[in-house]
Amino acid sequence: MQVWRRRQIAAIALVIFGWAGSACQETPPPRETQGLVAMTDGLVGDHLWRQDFVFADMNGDGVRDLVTAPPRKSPEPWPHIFLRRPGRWEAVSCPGVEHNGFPKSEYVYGGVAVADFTGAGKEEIALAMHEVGIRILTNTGTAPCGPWVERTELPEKMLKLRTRAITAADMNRDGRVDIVAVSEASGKEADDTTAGVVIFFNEVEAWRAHHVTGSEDLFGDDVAIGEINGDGVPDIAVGSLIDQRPQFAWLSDGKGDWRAASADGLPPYIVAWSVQLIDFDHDGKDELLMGVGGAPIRENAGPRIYKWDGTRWNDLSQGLPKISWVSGVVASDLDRDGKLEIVTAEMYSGELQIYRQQASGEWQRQEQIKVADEGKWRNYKVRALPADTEQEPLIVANYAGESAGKILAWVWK
Ligand SMILES: [Ca+2]
Ligand SMILES: [Ca+2]
Ligand SMILES: [Ca+2]
Ligand SMILES: [Ca+2]
Repeated sequence: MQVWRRRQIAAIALVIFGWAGSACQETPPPRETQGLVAMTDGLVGDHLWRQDFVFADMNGDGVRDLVTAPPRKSPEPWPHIFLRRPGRWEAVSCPGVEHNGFPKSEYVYGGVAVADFTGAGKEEIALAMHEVGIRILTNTGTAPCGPWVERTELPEKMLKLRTRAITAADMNRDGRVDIVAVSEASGKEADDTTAGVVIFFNEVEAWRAHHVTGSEDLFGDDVAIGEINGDGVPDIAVGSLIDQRPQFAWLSDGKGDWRAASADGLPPYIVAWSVQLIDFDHDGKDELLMGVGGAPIRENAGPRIYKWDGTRWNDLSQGLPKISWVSGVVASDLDRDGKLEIVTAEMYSGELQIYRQQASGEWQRQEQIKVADEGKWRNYKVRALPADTEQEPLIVANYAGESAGKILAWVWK
């Protein structure tokens, strides 16, 4: 909700700025080139940057920073915080402080969400650790070095949910930020089942687990919140990794639960490695953007946009390529013209692509960035932080190979 409001404010500010600009000068000087420029200074650590990361203001300066899940198999098994400074990052480093201010536990890779769950004005870090469960870390200090402590009163269902995809949002609009999780694939035990989509309502007395009806056995590696059906209650997008279950959207049913939207209009046999809900056509309802995977022979994968019309999905992906292994996908208004661009990272190609929508509605590739040699690292996610009045639009992508990886960032200039 807050992000949408910020976006609106930014859009209004842009309109005002645009008017003022055109009044002052008849021909604004054309910018020579526009594109993504690397901003990696300070993003230290050749870790296996799996699975996810998130943006949140961790030092109270009003600028959102980068918070990662603990890297995989790392000698630094805790969340990493990179403060955003003009043109660079400042890795939070706490000399002489054990575990960089985090508890002694060994935290493993997975999902991450940051929110002020207590409403006390301090950001907490929630981790969804692969094959472990959810933990919430509270900052007992006044700076990013903490010391951070682990919450002890979380329910067993939360501590033990096998998930590596979580997000924070107020799902019942009571002013308290909740957690939405989607199960990860089941383990080696063949008869393992997964919980599916689970909402942990952050109630004053305790966290209460709500299993979304009909989502049992669903699993995936990404989950996102937005507004699809226009009823004002947040809807859920799930990056389902079961090609027999194209239940990517779970819509609020007006009775405190969510139901899978029909798969009508979606191609068969697809999975989604990443999902985002974002309003491409400015009608107040979000479209479903997915990083779709599928067998090459079916030619149904790649970055894909679908618009829900209340009954079925309409494909808005015209011009976007059909490639099998796209992982991270995100839409953001990079050039601030009011229209969204799409940034994608193919899973193994080591490249980042930027697509822009033409007046005809057709998507066209505008830019290609080489990140790594093909097959060196796998991409997991690409996420965007929209421009605000002071900050340029930001893109961040995380990568991990067998023994090394990188987290990389670009700003639009
Ligand atoms: Ca900050
Ligand atoms: Ca709530
Ligand atoms: Ca809704
Ligand atoms: Ca829309």
